[in-house]
Parts: sequence; structure tokens; C-alpha cells
Amino acid sequence: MLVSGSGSNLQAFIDACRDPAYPCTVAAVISNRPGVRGLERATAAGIASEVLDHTGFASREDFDAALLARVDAYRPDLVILAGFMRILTPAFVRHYAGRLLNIHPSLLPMYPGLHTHRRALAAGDTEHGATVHFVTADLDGGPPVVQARVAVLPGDDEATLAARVLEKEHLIYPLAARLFAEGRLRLRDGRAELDGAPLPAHGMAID
Ligand code: NHR
Ligand code: GAR
Repeated sequence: MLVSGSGSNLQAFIDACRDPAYPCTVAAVISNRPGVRGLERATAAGIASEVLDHTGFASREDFDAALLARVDAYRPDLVILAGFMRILTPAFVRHYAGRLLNIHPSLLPMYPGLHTHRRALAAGDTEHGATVHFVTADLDGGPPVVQARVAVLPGDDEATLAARVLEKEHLIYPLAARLFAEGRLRLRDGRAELDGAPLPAHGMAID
């Protein structure tokens, strides 16, 4: 699992794993930023963790090559980006094609990139949400797997809206990983499939 910050999505997985019926385990947590809460959460849960500080690398390619080597050392079935804030190179994404998931805090394809809550508020949207998607070289443009909506309420600011979206993230991300672990979810010919049938363009809707 790759993190850059607070790791509340990591925590949702740690909590899901307390159920013996949950079919995933978190093999390791790698952060590109030292000292973040996500690393503390990993330690507290007895999960191996590492820091790979991107500021120590001359290029994105060099950082991603080192990251790939560290990730591969754990032989993961699935690589999960959870609040990971570095854009990954096409070489990294290709290496993990079909086994790399991200959660993005918007109703993709709306608002790829950063500051999604601010942008949804500025646009006057009445709905917002989060999307789990397979990662491709197209930033936040890979095939959606699961999407959850929330209402934007009068008086919302970035913090209140982000908190409402995060609650949904904590439900849909462990769900998506479970479907993958059960062999029900896969990427085929650039499309996300559930039980052998293509998912809708926005992914499975969870409300
Ligand atoms: N990499 C690829 N190739 N494709 C995706 O879809 C990716 C990805 C890496 C991360 C997460 C994504 C999000 O959910 C993600 C999806 C970081 C940035 C960004 O601009 C944008 C989107 C996402 C993550 N990062 C800056 C950069 O220069 C750094 C910003 C910072 O450090 O605060 O890498 O939102
Ligand atoms: C989450 O809202 C996640 O969707 C978002 O950052 C937050 C991380 O929270 N991801 C991105 O914006 C990726 N660019 P967490 O660290 O508490 O899981």
C-alpha cells in the first residue's frame, strides 16, 4: 500500500482485516514522505513499513525504479494507492498493469488531479464523491471500479466536504480490494470487469 499522508484509507483496510473472512492482508506500507501518520498506523498494526523519500532522487524515473524494486520485494498481488501524492511514470504503471488501484476524491471523470473538493464547491455542484479506479498512465483516467456519491450541503467548506467523502472512501476501497482478491474484478482490454461482465463507465455505484 502506498501512502503520502494521514493514511485513513490504510486504516480502513487494517480495520477490514480484523474480520477473518476478509480475503486481503496488508503486506507493507511505503510512504514517499517521512513522518506521516500513515506510517504510524502501519507500525501500530504490526505491518512492515518503509519510507522512500522522493526528494532524494534526481528524476521521477529514478524514484519510480527504486519504488518498484521496494514494492516487488513484498510480491504483492495488488498495489493500492491510498492518498499517494506522486504521479507515477508509465514504466511503473505498465509493470503493475491490472493490479494497481487508486482512490480519487471525485466523481470521475469529473475533476481529475488535485484540489477536487475545492473545485466541486467552486462549481456549485450538489453532488460529489469518490472513485476507485485501475491506474493507467492517463492520470485519474483509468477504468472506474466503484463510485460513491455524497450530497454537497449548504455551508460546506473543503474540510466538511472532504470528511463526508472520506467516510465513503473507507467503505468502497476495501470493497474493491475484496472483489479483486476474490478474482471477481479484473482489468481486461482496458476495461474493468466484474464477474466477467464489463462494469458501467462510472464503475459500480454504491450509495
Ligand atoms: N499515476 C498515474 N500514472 N496514473 C494515475 O491515475 C495516478 C498516478 C499517481 C497517483 C493519485 C492521484 C489522485 O487520486 C494517482 C493517480 C498526485 C497528483 C499530483 O499532481 C495528481 C493525482 C494523483 C496524485 N502530484 C504532484 C506530482 O508532481 C505532487 C503533488 C504533491 O506532492 O502534493 O506528482 O488524486
Ligand atoms: C483521500 O481523500 C484520497 O482520496 C485522496 O487523499 C486523501 C487521503 O486520505 N487522494 C488524493 O488526493 C490522491 N491525489 P488518507 O491519507 O487519510 O487515506
